[in-house]
Amino acid sequence: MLKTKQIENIFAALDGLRIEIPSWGFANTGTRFGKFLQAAAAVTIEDKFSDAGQVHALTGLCPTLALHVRWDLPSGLDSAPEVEALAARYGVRPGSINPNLFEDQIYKYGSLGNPDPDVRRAAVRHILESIEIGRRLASRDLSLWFADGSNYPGTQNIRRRRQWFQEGLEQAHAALSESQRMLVEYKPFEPAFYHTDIADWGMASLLAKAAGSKARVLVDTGHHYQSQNIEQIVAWLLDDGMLGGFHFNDRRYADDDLTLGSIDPYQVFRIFHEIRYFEWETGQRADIACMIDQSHNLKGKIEAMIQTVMMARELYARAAIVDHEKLAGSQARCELIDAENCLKEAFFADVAPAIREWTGVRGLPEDPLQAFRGSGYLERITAQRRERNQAAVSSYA
Ligand code: PSV
Ligand code: MN
Repeated sequence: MLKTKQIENIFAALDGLRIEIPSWGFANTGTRFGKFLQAAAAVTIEDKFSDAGQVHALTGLCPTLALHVRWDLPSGLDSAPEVEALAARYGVRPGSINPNLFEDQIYKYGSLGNPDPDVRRAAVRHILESIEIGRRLASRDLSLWFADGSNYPGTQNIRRRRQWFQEGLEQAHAALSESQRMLVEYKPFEPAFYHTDIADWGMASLLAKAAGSKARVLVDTGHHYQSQNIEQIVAWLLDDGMLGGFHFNDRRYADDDLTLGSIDPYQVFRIFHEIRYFEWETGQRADIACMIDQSHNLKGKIEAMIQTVMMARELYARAAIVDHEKLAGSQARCELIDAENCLKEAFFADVAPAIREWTGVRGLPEDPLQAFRGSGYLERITAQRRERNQAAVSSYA
């Protein structure tokens, strides 16, 4: 049984929790070996807002939708009025704006790191347009991920490419308004297999610092080598004032984009714990955008998103009941077992009754997944979208 104080902590934590969902999580995606299509998959930007609206209505935790410019705003700034109208209609605001600097043929050898100055200029132009879109949609975060790198030793000048990155990011940063931020994401490999220009959190942090005061690092939990201690990276970035946000997902081997907590829920808990411990110690709220970056090929897309949000909610609630006072004392006295048990007791506590109580008070369904299954929404969109999606596939083939 949880103590009253712990239940209060869970309520306060869940009231403050916001999880951004990705528009691409509702679309048909796959692996490089192919796609398994779903009749209910979202195709249009309206489908995506509609699906996101369901997730938010049932969980109360997802008021924003991350948008990928090329996939969601194909007409750039001209797509903004439609997005605004859909946001109002489905009760979900546009979230982070993600420029696409990896799909166009011009990016074969990179974007900001490309040896061709014309390509670098085109990449900067696309980022500047994305900043403009963000401003127009009142979205705070420009979220940058670069596929840039090389596949074979000796084929690129690694230092020159770093300098080009610095120049491009500085130009982009100069265009941000006061209320905008720039998040720099890192990834060790894929699609590049020899070197990636922004391969780890240190490189991302150096580039972000060089770009300017509104730039921060984005940690995608799938973008690390096996067994890397991600919560330590989180703790360091927090301490350095450089943690801007997350792309949450789980992984077993590489950037697998598996459901959050499906492989290692304790790791997600430890990440949440570091954030809350920082907040307790400093008395300041960590200004972090928590986003999901998952796109399911096999699971039902909306159900998988709800499952993910429920997992985040549960692990965040567990992290909210760590006894910080006791932990700090045990750490200072090097009482190893007692310190470790502070985490373990919270991780293994039964938080379900407190979460149920929270949903009741906030007027949300006790079990969002069951509520979704009972809503008829999936059946409705499957019937509506099936024919259209099939026609799109056959005209493509
Ligand atoms: C790249 O693997 C990544 O994590 C980036 O965040 C992209 O924007 C996203 O996945 C979708 O491709
Ligand atoms: Mn990501």
